[in-house]
Amino acid sequence: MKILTFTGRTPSEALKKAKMEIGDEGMLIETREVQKKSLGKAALYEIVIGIEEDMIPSTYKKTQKPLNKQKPLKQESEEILFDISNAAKQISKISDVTAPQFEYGSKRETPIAPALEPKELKEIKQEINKLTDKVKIIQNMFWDEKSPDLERQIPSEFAEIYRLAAQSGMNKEHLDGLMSVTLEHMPLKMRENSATVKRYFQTILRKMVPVRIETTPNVGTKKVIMLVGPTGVGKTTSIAKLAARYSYLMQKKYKVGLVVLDTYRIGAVEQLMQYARMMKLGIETVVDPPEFSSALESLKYCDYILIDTMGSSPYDKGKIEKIYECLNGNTSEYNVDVVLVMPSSIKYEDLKTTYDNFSTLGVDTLMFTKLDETMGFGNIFSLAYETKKPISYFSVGQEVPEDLVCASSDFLIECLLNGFNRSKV
Ligand SMILES: Nc1nc2c(ncn2[C@@H]2O[C@H](COP(=O)(O)OP(=O)(O)OP(=O)(O)O)[C@@H](O)[C@H]2O)c(=O)[nH]1
Ligand SMILES: [Mg+2]
Repeated sequence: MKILTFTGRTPSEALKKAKMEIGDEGMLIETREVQKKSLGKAALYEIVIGIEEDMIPSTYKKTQKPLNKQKPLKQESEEILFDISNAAKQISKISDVTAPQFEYGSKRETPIAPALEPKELKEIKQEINKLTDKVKIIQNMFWDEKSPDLERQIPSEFAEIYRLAAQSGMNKEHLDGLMSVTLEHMPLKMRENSATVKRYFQTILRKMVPVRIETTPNVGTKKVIMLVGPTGVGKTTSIAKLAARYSYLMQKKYKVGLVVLDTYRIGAVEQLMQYARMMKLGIETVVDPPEFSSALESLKYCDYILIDTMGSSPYDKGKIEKIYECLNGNTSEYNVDVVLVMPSSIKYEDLKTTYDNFSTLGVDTLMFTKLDETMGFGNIFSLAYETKKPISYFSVGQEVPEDLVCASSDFLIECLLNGFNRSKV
């Protein structure tokens, strides 16, 4: 890359000069004030443009530095990297500007308003928007080079998406597999910039997340849903959210009944009792596994039966065994859908261990809670992808009933690539 400088009395004048001389292909790296405006002296600005050598028009003639004055490549790269981060700062500063003024150093300078018309400012913003993508690509190229464990060279346009996915907590094998599929199948035309690469990758990811679309019971049938999982992950809170959803928030108002297996702790029963009282729902408690079937029978007037269970450490085989006895001894005519509830805040390996320990219960779907407390969502993706178990719900906060989201691959992949955003719930 060649670094060229252009000067002018305003940044836009310098930019215009650059455009006249080298066209649109350059990348704005930095704008600096080289001479302050003072009495009888106009201000002078210098802009620094990076451009691929073969994109420099032949009409542009500028004396090359003699070879001995040229910087070594490494030093130049470091400087470019430094310049890029400066450029990034500039970009955010400039794009925040609403009045025509810039901020230099810590104190605000006298506005340079007369020099910068709103139309010119708009032009500069447009230029910056076009160039931001190029900056991203170059930043990621540097990231890419520094990454020690990259097994193969990821093209620069893919580096941003690779970094995002790697930082999301996705299992490395899954990520590398996905990258090879993307690289292999992606139409050449789409490789042009990181935005199209991201869109394509997003589409592939979406297709790979198994999701169970919510269905409601047909006339004469009922849904029996049991939430199982480690302690404190939000099972009882989620039962309350689901109960409110089915009995009040859907088009049809369903009859909902609750069963609580968590009789070890008085508090646990009381917690669900309170919700049952508030929503006027029938509730049954089960102390010993043989009582399980009769508890279901006594709620046969309900469309939905929601079963809360005692939280068990994935290593506490005793508690899991007790839940197993209930399911295994179920003589009622109802099928129980087992939903494994797990927090999104733990790493993939821990999710997998939890899944393996609860899998003896015959897990039907997965529910992830506390999405509001995590930054990465690749662990969720990887667990669903690895186990092929569909996700049914997400819990995105403590509020009952609103902080519950029916699972969709769009939602998960949006979180994975762009972070959780409550406004998109
Ligand atoms: N931030 C956040 N907190 C949550 C979420 N879901 C539940 N909680 C909180 O997590 C704590 C535990 O929730 P519970 O519903 O009691 O968890 P549990 O799985 O029933 O716990 P045990 O019955 O002890 O195993 C409570 O303070 C909830 O408010 C969520 O999606 N986000
Ligand atoms: Mg509980």
